[in-house]
Amino acid sequence: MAKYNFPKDFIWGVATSSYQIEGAYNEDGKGENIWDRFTSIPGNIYKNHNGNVACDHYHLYEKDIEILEQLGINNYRLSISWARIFPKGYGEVNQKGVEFYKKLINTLISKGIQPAVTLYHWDLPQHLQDMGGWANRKVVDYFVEYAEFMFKEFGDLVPIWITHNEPWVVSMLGYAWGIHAPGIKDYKMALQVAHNVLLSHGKVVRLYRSMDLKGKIGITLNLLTSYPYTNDEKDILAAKINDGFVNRWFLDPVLKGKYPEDMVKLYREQNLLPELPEEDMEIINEKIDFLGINYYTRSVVKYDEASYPLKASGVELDNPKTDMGWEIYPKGLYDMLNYLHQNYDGIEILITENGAAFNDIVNSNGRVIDDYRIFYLNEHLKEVYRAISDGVNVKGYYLWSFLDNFEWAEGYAKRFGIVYVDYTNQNRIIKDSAYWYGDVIKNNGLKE
Ligand code: NCW
Repeated sequence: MAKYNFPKDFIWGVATSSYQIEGAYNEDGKGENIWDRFTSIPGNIYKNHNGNVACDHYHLYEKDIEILEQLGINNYRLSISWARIFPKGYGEVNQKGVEFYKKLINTLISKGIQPAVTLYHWDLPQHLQDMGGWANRKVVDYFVEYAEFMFKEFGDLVPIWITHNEPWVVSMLGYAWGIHAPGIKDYKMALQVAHNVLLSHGKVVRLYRSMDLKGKIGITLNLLTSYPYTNDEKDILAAKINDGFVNRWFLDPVLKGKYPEDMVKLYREQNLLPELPEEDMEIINEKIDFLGINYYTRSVVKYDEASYPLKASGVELDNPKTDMGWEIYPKGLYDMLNYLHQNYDGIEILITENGAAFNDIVNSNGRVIDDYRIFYLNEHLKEVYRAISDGVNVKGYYLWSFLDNFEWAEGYAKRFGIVYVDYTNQNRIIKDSAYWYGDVIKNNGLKE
C-alpha cells in the first residue's frame, strides 16, 4: 500500500525526443535538419558530439519497447523527426519515415503502451532554416501542413498530441544566445521566433479541432519558478521580470490571448519588440486540452544593472545540484503547479518532463545504483502529490528520460536516463531508478 496514493487513471510515463535518441541521421531518405548541421560545425557541442547514431533507437526500437514493457511503463512520450517525414520540410513525403513511425506507434499500442506525440522537439528541416527558419512566417504554414499530414496518418492512433516542446528554448537558446541550433544571436529575432512558434501552435490546435479527432492536444513549456534573492523591492521586481521572460511570455498568449504588459513595455523600450499582429492573438489563444510543463529547477533572481536586456540575473546558491548544474528544488514544482492553477483558471496539467542528469557509474556487477536520482524523483513526486491534494489539476507525469541520450550542447556527457546506454556497443542497462519507477507505477504512488 502506497503512502502517497495518486488519483486513479493518473498517467505515469517516460519521455524522449527524436534527435536525442534515433540516430540513423541520413538513412531511408531522411532530410538534413538543423541539429545535423549545427553539430557538424566544430566547437558547437561538447567534444563535437552529434546525434548521427545516438541510441540507435531507429534500429533498436523494438528492444527499447520491450524494456518499457518489462518495467510496466504504459505511457511513452516521443517526438517526430519532421525531416524524416518531409525531407525538405514540405512537399514530397518520405514514405520510409512514415513507415518507421507507423511501426513504432503500432508496436507501442500492441503492447498496451499509450503514445504521446510531440510534433516539434527542435529538429527543424535544414531546408526551412535556409529560408530563415522560425523567423520566417512561411515556416508556420509548413508546420501546419506537416501537422495535417501527421493527423491524417496518425490521428486515430495517438490520443495525446503536443505541438511544441519548450518554445522558450527554441527561441532564446537557438536565436538569442546561439548555444542551440541554428546558433543565431539576435534577441529581437528570437522574440519574432517565439511569436511565430506560438502562432504555429495555435494554428495547429485549430486544425486539430477542425479534423474532429478524438484525442487531446496541448503545448509543452519549460517553466522556472522565480524567487527574489532578497526582499529588496528591486530583487522582487527582477524575479517578476524573470518570470515574465521565461514563463508569462508563453503562458499568457496561449492561455489569455495577450502578451504580458510589463514585458511588452520593457521590450519596446529596448527596441526589441518584433511585429506581433493583434489578429494572431486569438489564434494563439485557441483552447488547449492540457498544458504540458517541464520542470527541472527554479531560479533565484537579483537586480543587475549590467544584465541586458532584463536587468535581472540568476544567483547561484550553494545548494545541491544535478550534473547539469541545476539546483535541486522540489518545492519549486509545487509552487509552480499552484501558480498555474491560480493564475490560469485551473488548467489541466500534464508534467511532460521532470528528471535529472547525474554522473552514473556502472559498477563491477554491471549495475547502476542511482539512488541520488531516486531521491530527486521521489521528492518531486511528493510535491506533485501535495499539489494534487490542494486541488491542482495534474493528470500525469512523464519522467525525462527513458534512455540516456544526446543532451544537445552537452553531447553525451550528461545522463538523464533511467536506462543506461553504453555508447560503445549500444547495450542498455536498467538503472535502479527504473526498477524503482516501475514500482511507483505498479503501486500508483510512493511508499515514502
Ligand atoms: S536542455 C533542456 N532540456 C533537457 C533536454 O534533454 C530535453 O530535450 C528538453 O526538453 C532536459 O529537458 C529539456 N531544457 C533547457 C532548460 C533550460 C536551460 C537553461 C540553460 C541556461 C544556460
